[in-house]
Amino acid sequence: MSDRTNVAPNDLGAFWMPFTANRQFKKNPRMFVAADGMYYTTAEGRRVLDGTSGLWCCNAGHNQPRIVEAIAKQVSELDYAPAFQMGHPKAFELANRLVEMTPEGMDHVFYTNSGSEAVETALKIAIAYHRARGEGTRTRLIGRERGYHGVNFGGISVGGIGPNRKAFGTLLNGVDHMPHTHIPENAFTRGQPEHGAEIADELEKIVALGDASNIAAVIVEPMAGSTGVLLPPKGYLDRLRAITKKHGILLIFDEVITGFGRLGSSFGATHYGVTPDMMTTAKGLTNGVIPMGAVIASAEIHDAFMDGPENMIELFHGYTYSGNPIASAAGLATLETYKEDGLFENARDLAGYWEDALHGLRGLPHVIDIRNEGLIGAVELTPIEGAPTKRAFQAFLDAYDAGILIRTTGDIIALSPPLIMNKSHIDELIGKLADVLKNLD
Ligand code: PXG
Repeated sequence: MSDRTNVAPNDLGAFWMPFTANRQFKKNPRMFVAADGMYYTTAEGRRVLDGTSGLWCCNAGHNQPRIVEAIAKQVSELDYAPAFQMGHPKAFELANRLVEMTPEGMDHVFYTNSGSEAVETALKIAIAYHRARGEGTRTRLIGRERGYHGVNFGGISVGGIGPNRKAFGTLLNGVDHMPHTHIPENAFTRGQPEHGAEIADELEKIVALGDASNIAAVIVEPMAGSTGVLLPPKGYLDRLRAITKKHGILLIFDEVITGFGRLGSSFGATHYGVTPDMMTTAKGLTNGVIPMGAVIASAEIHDAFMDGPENMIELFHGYTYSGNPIASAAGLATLETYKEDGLFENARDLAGYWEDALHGLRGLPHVIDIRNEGLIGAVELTPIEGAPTKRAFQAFLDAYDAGILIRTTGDIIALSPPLIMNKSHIDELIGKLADVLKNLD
């Protein structure tokens, strides 16, 4: 048997990296070895400004003392408690803190370990809810083109990103998709676009074809992040809410990105003033430090399950790590950090400066659209003919060399910096991005 404990650190073969061009990466790896505040440190000792909060998750920046301390304390106090038929205080406390932040009536928290699991959980709850109320024919699920709901089977089925679906067989049956809301009239809009509320009416057509009595739920991101920051047109989410309510269909907001201050409010639901029946969250829930996700459900949904004999398990669903003590401790410290440091307020206060800085990139080579809301932004580039994604990926590589971390999806550059940011960080991020864009082929 060979001794694999002394594998050289530059042996990169064994780790099959997620959503990464493995061979390309391993030829020229980009490694982070430390992080603090707004900056990463690379293996070569360079500082890189985090323009993406890791993967849209480190909303409170890196190395936050409250979170670091809470995790260290928890791991030595209670490292793990069984998630089924046993409890520990912090999971309950975190659930209480969470429901305080959500719109009125969103009262119950089901823990998962990721956004993908939160989505699967919400879809399962939706179907089981209708069945519990005697409407077992309501099983169809409706997503939206360009939607991203994680990578598990339910999530890719309701999701609307072709490459995430095409290699994976038949997916779930009984899924329809609404059209996306990204229309050319809205190019270079600052904040929420004016045009497109009526796109929500397409849901009526799907209902007419499939019949409301067969439909369990509609799932959308209030603002579609992963697909390149597609903002909801003014009035669109209200219309979706009205149509779903009219037909007894549950509305699920996938708030994995829009949760925890990204838009300048606690959630997309609060920001846009539209209350869904369930919300899925993850990422910023623990500042990305420890994996955790959660579904937040209305009292009505939860209560529909609380029937029958009390010794019966009400929902046959859950994970070994649901409400894990370390994750719960990290979650509590994260929410405290958001509150005590006024980070959602900071995001709100900086949003105007951020918007002006971003839209200052208009007119640079290849830029065909700029979008923003809260502390989120996107710069869309014209693709190279015959080589989509290549131009934006080159911008990503150049940006990394220039000392800023950006994220690209297709030919869109997405930005979602930590909410601890200040104006000088915005100047650095957007200034360096402008230089990258000026020199991009
Ligand atoms: N729903 C939404 C709306 C998401 O954005 C997930 C579910 C899945 O979460 P997990 O924790 O299973 O990854 C997400 C995740 C990117 C990017 O750069 C986006 C996500 C993840 C990684 C990268 O666009 N979103």
